[in-house]
Amino acid sequence: MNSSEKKKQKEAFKAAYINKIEEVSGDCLAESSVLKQYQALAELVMDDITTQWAKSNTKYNKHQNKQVYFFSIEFLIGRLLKSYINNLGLEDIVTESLKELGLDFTAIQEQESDPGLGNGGLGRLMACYLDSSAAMDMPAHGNGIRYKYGLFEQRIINGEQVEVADNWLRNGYPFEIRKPDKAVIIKFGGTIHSEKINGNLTFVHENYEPILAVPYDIPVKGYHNETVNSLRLWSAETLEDFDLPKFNQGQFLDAVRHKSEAESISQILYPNDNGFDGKLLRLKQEYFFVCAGLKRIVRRYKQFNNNSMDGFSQKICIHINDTHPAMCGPELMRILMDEEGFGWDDAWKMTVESISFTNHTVLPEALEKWPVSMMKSLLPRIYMIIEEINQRFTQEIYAKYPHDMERNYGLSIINNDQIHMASLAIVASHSINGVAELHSKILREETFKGFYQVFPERFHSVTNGVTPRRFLMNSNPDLKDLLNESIGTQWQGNLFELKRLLNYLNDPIFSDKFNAVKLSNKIRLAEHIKKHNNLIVDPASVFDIQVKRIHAYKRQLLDALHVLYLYNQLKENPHLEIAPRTFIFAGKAAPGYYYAKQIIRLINAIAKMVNSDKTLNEKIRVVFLENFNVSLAEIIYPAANVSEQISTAGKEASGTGNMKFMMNGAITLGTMDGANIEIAEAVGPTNIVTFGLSSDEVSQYEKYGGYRSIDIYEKDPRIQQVMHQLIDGTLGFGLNFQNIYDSLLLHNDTYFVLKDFNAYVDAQNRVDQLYRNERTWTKMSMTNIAHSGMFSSDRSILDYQREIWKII
Ligand code: T68
Repeated sequence: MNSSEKKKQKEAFKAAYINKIEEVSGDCLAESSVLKQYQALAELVMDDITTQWAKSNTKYNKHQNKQVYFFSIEFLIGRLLKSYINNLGLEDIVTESLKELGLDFTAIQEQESDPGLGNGGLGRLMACYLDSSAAMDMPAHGNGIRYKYGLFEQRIINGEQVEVADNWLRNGYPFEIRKPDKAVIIKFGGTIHSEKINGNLTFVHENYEPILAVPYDIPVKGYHNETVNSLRLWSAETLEDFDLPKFNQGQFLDAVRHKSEAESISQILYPNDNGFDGKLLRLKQEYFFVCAGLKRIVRRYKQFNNNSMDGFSQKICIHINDTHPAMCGPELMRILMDEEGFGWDDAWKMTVESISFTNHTVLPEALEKWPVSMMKSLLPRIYMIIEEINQRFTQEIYAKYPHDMERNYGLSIINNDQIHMASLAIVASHSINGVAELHSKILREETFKGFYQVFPERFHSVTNGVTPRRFLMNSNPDLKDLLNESIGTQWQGNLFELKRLLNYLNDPIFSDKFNAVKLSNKIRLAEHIKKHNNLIVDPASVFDIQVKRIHAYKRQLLDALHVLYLYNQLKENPHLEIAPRTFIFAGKAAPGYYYAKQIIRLINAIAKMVNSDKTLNEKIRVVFLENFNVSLAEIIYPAANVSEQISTAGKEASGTGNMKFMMNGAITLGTMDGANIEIAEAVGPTNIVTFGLSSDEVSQYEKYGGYRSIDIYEKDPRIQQVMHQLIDGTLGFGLNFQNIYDSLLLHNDTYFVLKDFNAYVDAQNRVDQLYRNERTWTKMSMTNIAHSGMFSSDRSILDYQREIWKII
């Protein structure tokens, strides 16, 4: 675009924007609030997007392309305004115009609430996959729940986590469109009886409680193309707002009770990551979005296919994100048999051909099991179908292995009066995949071993990926510009092109510019820390960062114990030569997870002690940033030097934060777990620092014993010292971390923290040495970025297209 064209566009934009502000606020620009400035900009952007959206939908309907639907109980999308503007290619026009109008674009963006409709990696992965699908012109849509309250906001008060409700819809949400005309009815409870209607056995559902599911659609705009896909989130409502007869009789409370019970289904997101909470309301949520989503998909399919279901499973992919939507199997069977008149065999074939399943965890406590009694009373028809699926499946297995009762029992979907949702998902899908190579191997060889023997062809592996648009281009614009001016812009369409950066490893001018970008990102984070924690940190220090949900297996404790050890060392020898370090933590603990909350308390206690100790000469600083969410993440990743990925080997399915850090040039300090292994392969052993037990070693200890944490403790005075400090008042008057102490010694250290301690200290020393050689560190950092192409979610989506959905 030449400069006069640009000028014209900017003038047109400014005029339209000023109009919009007047329209939404009734104020002129000068009097408008930042909130109204944001709302006006959001509406203007939506005007552009909705036109393209309608075109995309028309195209899909006309050409009947294969459509993918991601069914997920979480979509952690983050703020959308900036991402829409950049994807529309309006970045420069908008930024410059707002500046010329004297407005603060950053402040405007901060008015947008960050929808916390997910706990962590699982929900964020869906958002990355939607972004990549749209960027690659692939018809893929999301189907989930529009929670009125997302994940709680975390405050740190007196060093402890306090939860505050996340009322993200407080000021309305400009990027959704409510579609009451597309609402569907979901039936809960009641009874089923069979009747012969026109000679056919028909199942009739009676005395059920009807709930209305109303969709809200959010556009998913592709990067610099014309594709706009949809994220459909369902909200629960009553059919009539309230019971008028009861109201008229003066029974006010009863009249509104039904309304609030119905609405409770989409009221709140369960705040557990990697855990199973067997509550009735959760089961309702799961069926609610599965049933609503499938009904609309079938309706749309028939509408544009001459009212016929022919070819359905060739054109529709139902992809289930973990087991929360595993009722897609029985629900699709119900629709096909009870509503569309198919017999069992045909319906089953269509169901299995349509559905594929991604698993995200091997932690036994996270695997979903629903009591038969609960399923039977809440979803009587679904339960009948699950029973029948199981009957037929176990018969098949029995015929294959007649003498192996143990195997038959282990594979049964219904076991001990519980329904095993992972088993249901496997039996009802044509594809099951893990999210990193190691994880997929553990699924085949351990978690789902029996199923792998029965269906080896169904098992796949697709390593996770993250979107470079949000996590590199938008969050690290200076790096983006530097890359563009050095290696050209091809990498924006194909992240593997970042390899060209390897040509600059020995270029001192480039290295200086590269380091200047990192420094300015660290300054930005330091300002955030100053503002929120009232603490000054040195941007020249090593920013060593662990941000993720707080969980015992992720071992924030190992990181914290190392800080304590380093503190002890510095106290002993104030002249110890180390590169100054800022240890940064952030992450939420599930509100009911006491141990994780204690870890947060411990980190904050260590921070308080370290940061106030003048004798350390500011060689170390410790920061706990409250309320980790997507927006904060976007400030953190670009500023990192060290990426802490230190889970017990075999426990982290993949990790995706590791990829976001790497893409921004941080060096991974990690165990050989999840996708860390693939990062190590990509960058080579000299560009990563790894340590600790392998997953095989962990699993040997778990199976056969042989690890005694007390033995390690007794031999290592450094460990003795830090352990005592947990309980002797060092960390503050009255502060006692007895339960953490007990978990490590009394309960034999389930996650091998003490076992890996020594290796971790050595690895940390290597990090220190490497950082002190600036040239080496810069090269490592550049090499990490250069090899991050493999961890773009564009690559993951291509893998899914080829291997699982068979689209290309
Ligand atoms: C994460 N899982 C994995 N679960 O832990 C992580 N769980 O290794 C992986 O990279 C990521 O998924 C993407 O594959 C989760 O984030 C949850 O958040 C969750 C939510 C509800 C119930 C169970």
